[in-house]
Amino acid sequence: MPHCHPSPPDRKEYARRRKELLKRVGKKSAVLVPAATETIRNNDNHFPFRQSSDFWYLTGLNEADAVLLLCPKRAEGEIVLFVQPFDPERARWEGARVGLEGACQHYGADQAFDLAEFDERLPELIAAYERVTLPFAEHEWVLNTLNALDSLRQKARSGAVPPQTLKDLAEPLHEMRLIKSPTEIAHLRRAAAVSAEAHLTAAAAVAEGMYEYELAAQLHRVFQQHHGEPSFAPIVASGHHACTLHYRDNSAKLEAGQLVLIDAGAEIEQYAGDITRVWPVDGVFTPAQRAIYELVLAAQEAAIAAITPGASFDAPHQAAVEVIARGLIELKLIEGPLHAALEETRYRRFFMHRTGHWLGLDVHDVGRYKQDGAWRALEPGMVLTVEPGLYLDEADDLPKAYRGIGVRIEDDVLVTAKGREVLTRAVPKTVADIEALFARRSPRSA
Ligand SMILES: [Mn+2]
Repeated sequence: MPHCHPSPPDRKEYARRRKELLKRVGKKSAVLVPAATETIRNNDNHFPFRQSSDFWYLTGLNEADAVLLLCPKRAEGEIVLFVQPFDPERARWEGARVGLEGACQHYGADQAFDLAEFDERLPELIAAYERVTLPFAEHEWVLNTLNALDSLRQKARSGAVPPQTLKDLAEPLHEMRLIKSPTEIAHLRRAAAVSAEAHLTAAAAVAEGMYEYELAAQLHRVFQQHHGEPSFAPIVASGHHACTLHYRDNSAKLEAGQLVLIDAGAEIEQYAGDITRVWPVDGVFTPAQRAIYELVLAAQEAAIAAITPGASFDAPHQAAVEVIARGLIELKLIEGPLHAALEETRYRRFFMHRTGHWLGLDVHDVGRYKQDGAWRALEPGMVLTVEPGLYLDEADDLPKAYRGIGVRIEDDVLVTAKGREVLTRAVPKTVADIEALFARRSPRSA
């Protein structure tokens, strides 16, 4: 991606986040946040670059091989960026890097250094602190930091006491990322809108005889038209493939009478959308498909209704589970009574995953789900998905009409002060609306 420096309001937002992080870690800790590196795909060819979400959240800099170091109360400046210097030869082939000057001019650094000097400069930069806060998941950077501590210990005779504690950055930073700012909510709205458009475009293309990857191509086209990427590899699963939860083969042919499940989302400005819809290949549901579909939809609506500030993160799941268990008993797919079906989790044969996850810069976003052993309470600014499903295997003990039906319905939901807002409501999901959508499509020429 060519450089598109953050606008002044965005720069203020990144500065506000760095300040908030420093407030949370305290002035006795330095903070180290590495950027992502390029990953080889084959030979000298790389996978498309995706910035580390943590680094992006604090800088807005979309460049590989850089490090943000926050040094509270440091005389020469608190915000230090290590980047690769501008190199005219490299600029010719790969495009310009922001360079040391650009890091200060556009990305809020008080001081910028060449990344090649990192090992040499790190000890003096962290020497004055009691702690270093850094992502424990980045083993190489933990090692680099331990090396810097070693070199400080070698100077112990001069009286210096090196930092004694390493703390995981995930704790303070991911709690910040869990509550979305108005700017982030605007990005998530766009990701939701582009994801919705992609699903509607794919729905318009669904036809007997086409391949799952052709529907995936429709999704990718819409994502790219909006300067987006897929937020994860799209799942396009026709017929019984929908019962494979992370099906990614996308190579089967759509047949009349089947359902096709599409789980896909756009990533816009690094923020993820995540929608699942199920379409009948020939535009109408069979009675068995309809029964399963409407049960999942009722569960999803009950789960969405359970989202409100102060409610437990688990409340939507419990609401979904109860609707699903009751419905499966009515359909004689599991045995009642309800309390026993719930207690013994008999529904889990057909509904084996949880009802949702946090959504943000990562499609399965960061932030704890439990606090002190209990599911945490929902708060305004949290964004989560709601995605119950039912997956009926092809076992002999099931009535034939139900075998191989897989249904999941997923929306992205913002917790608001008064309750909730479904960001992805533009994609129809009632049976009546879906059948009307398919009936309106112009007849395809054979
Ligand atoms: Mn999801």
